[in-house]
Amino acid sequence: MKLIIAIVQDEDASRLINQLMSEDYRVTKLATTGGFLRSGNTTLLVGVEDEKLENAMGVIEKVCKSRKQIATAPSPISGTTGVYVPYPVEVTVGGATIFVLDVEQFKKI
Ligand code: 2BA
Repeated sequence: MKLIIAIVQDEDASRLINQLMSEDYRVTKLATTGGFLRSGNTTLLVGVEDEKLENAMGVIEKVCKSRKQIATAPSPISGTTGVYVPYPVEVTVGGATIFVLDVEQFKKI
């Protein structure tokens, strides 16, 4: 058995959960925050049998889109004031960041 940890954009989360559930996967949704953008994203935990892993990855790939977002990064202004002003940076986020872990034990008690 494997545990998929998938970090996806909030915009894709609902459709992805619906699609996974309709294909009989079990899903747990966590509300998370990206360290770089400091904005909300969604992390899904999906426990899957080995033979269903590839299909689950395909579903995630199909549903999750990459998007451009504007982040504000702090930048020192010139001179000696020491004041930082935010400036916009464009980053491409997603489709999805996926970790696949081996599950040592799985129990429902
Ligand atoms: P964030 O940390 O908010 O990052 C959002 C996007 O900002 C990233 O998209 C990437 O395009 C950009 N970015 C991140 N760190 C950067 C940096 N130091 N310099 C320049 N640009 C940077 P993704 O790579 O698609 O990541 C989307 C979200 O997935 C991340 O949100 C984070 O929550 C998670 N993530 C990505 N890689 C991870 C990892 N190795 N471990 C844990 N979480 C990860």
